[in-house]
Amino acid sequence: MSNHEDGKGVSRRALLGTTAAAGVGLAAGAALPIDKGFVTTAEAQTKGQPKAPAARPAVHKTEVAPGDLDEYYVFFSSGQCGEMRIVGLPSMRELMRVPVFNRCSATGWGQTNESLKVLTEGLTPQSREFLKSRGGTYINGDLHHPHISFTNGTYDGRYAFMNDKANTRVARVRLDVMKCDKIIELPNQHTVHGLRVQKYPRTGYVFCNGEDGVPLPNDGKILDNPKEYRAILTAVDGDTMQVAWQIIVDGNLDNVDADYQGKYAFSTCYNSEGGVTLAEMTASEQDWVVIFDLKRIEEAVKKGDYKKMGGVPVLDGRKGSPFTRYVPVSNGPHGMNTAPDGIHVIANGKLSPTCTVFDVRLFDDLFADKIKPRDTVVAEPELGLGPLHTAYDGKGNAYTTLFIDSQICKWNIDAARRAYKGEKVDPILQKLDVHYQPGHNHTSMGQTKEADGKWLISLNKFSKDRFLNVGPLKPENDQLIDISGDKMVLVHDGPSFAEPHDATIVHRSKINPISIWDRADPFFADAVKQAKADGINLEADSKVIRDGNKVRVYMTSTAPAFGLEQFTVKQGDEVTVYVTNIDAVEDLTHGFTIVNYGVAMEVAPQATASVTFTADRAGVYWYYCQWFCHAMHMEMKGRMLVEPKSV
Ligand code: CUK
Ligand code: CUA
Repeated sequence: MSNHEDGKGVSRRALLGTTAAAGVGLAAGAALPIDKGFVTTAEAQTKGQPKAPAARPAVHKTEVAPGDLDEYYVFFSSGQCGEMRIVGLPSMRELMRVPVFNRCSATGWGQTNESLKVLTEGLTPQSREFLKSRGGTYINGDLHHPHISFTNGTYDGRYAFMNDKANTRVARVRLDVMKCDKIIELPNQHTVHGLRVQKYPRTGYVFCNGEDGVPLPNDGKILDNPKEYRAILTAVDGDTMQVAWQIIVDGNLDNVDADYQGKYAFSTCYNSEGGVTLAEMTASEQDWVVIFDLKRIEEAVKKGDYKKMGGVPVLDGRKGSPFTRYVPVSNGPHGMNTAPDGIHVIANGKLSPTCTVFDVRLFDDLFADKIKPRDTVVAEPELGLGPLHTAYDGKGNAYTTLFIDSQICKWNIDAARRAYKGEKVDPILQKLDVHYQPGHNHTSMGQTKEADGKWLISLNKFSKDRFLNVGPLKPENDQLIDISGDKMVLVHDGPSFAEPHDATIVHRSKINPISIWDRADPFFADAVKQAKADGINLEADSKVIRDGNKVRVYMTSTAPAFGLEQFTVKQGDEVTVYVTNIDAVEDLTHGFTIVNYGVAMEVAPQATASVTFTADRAGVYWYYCQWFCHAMHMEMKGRMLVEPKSV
C-alpha cells in the first residue's frame, strides 16, 4: 500500500480502488469471471493500469498536482450554450457540464422522460401551445447568471439558480446530484437577464430582472406603441420554484442584487427613455438604480393589493410607487454588486467611467422620505472606461472590470468615500491588464459574507492572440489572478467556449455531492411509480409489458450486460425503455443508445432513466451502452426487433 501513499494519507486512487473492487464482486461477478483474463474497469484501477506517480509538490500556487483536488468549485454559466459548467479553482480545469436549457447528446438531457418533465412542466400555457409543433419545449437557452442558495449570508450548498435570457426561464440545479430539477418560464415578463438570490435570512427569493418591455398582455393587440411596454422584476420562491410576485418598473432592468439584511433588492436600469432604437435608448444623460422594498411588497401581496396576470400577482412599482425608489445614476449602468461588508452596494457605470457606491443603511430613510434618492450615494469614483462588474476581497477593496480599457481596477471603498467628501485621496490602488475586454469578474467566496480575498477570475470576452488560432470563432479567456498579496498577479489563462458571463466561486467545504443515486430520489419517481403499477421491481426485473400499442421495456444494467439481450415490438408501438443501473460502484455509469433511432441516455449508478419513442422503423436495431464501463463495454448491447406492420 506504500506506493499509494503520497505523504498526505491514502491517495484517492487507493481509496477508489478499494471501494470499487468491493462493488465489482456484486456487480459483475456472475456475468464475467475475472479469471477469464478480463478485468473490470474497477479492477483495472487497482491492477492493470499504471499507478499515478506520487504527487510531487506543486511548483506554483495555481498548480494542483496530479491526484490532488482543487480548493474551490466554480459554477460557470455558459451563455448561449445554455448549460452550467463546473470548474475547479485554482487549476481552472473543467470538471463537469450540467445540461439545463440545452440538449445534451451524452446524458440525453432533452430526450429522457425525466429531463423532458423538467423542461416542460414549468412552461406557460401560451408557450406550451406555441411549442406543440416544435417538439414540446425550447431547444436553446442563454444562461447568464448562476447563483448558489444562501443561508445567513453564505452558501448553503443546496441549489444553484440561473436564468435563461433567451426564453425567459429560471432554472434550479440540485447541488447534491448536480442535475437540474426545475425550470419555470416567467409569465408576463420578456427575457430575464439579471438574476441573484436573497442572502438573508435564506434563499428565499430568486430575483429575476425583466430586461425588455412588452405590452401586457403581449397578445398582438398593442404593437408599435412603446409607451405601453412594461418591464418587470419577478421574485421566484426558490423552494417551490413558483412565482411569488412580480412588479412593473420604469426602464429596462439589467443586473440585480440583494442586501445582507433581507430588506431590499436593487437593480440597474438602462433605457429610462423607454426607447426602442439604440439612439433612443442612449439619448438621456441619466438612468437609474431602482430599489425594491421587500416588506412593503410582501404586505401588499398579502393584502391582495395587486392585479393577477398570467396567474401571478403583479404590482405596479413605477415611479411614485411606495414599493420602489429610483436613484439617478449616469447613463447605462450595468453590474450591481453588494459588498461582503453588508453595507456597500455598487452600480457599475458601463457608459460612464464611474461606479456609484450606495450605503444600504440609508435605504430605510429613503423609503421613509427623510432623504432624497441621491443622498444614498456615498462615493462615485472615476475608475476607467467601461466599468461592468465589481468583485470584493472582504478587506475593503473592490475590483472592477473595465471593458473598454481591458483592465481590472483595484480600488479602496473607504478611500472612495473620503474622496467623495472632498478629501484629497486617490482610491485607485492598481490597474492590471487582462486579455481582453472583461465582463464579469469574481473573487473567491466574494459574493458572500465569507469573502476570503485569495483569488479573482476575470471573464474576458475576447482572447484574440492568447491561444492557438482555432479559426474565426475564438474562445473566451477566463484569467485567474492572485489577489492574496498587495498587488494583483495574473497567473493563468483559461480558454472557454461561448459564453460564460458569470461565475460563482465556492469553497469546496460548502458543496457535498453524492456519488451514487439514492433509489428513493424524486428525479426518477415517475418511473418507480409506473414500474410498481406494472408489478415490476426495477432493481431486479427485466421484462416487457404490453399495454395496447404502448410497450414498456424494463431492464437492469450491470457491467457488462443489460438485463435484456433483446426485445420485440411492433412497428408503430409507443415504446418506453426504462433502464436501471444496479451497479453500486462509484463512477460506474452506463448508457443506453439505440442505433438509428436517435435514442441515447446516461444511467448513473443506482439511477433509473427512461426514454419514450415511436417504433416507426421496422427491422433490427442494436442498442448499446455508450458509457465506457467495463473491459467488455463493447459487448454490452442487445437487439430491438421491430416487426413490420404488414409483411
Ligand atoms: S451580463 Cu454578461 S458581462 Cu448578462 Cu451578467 Cu455583464
Ligand atoms: Cu455499460 Cu458501457
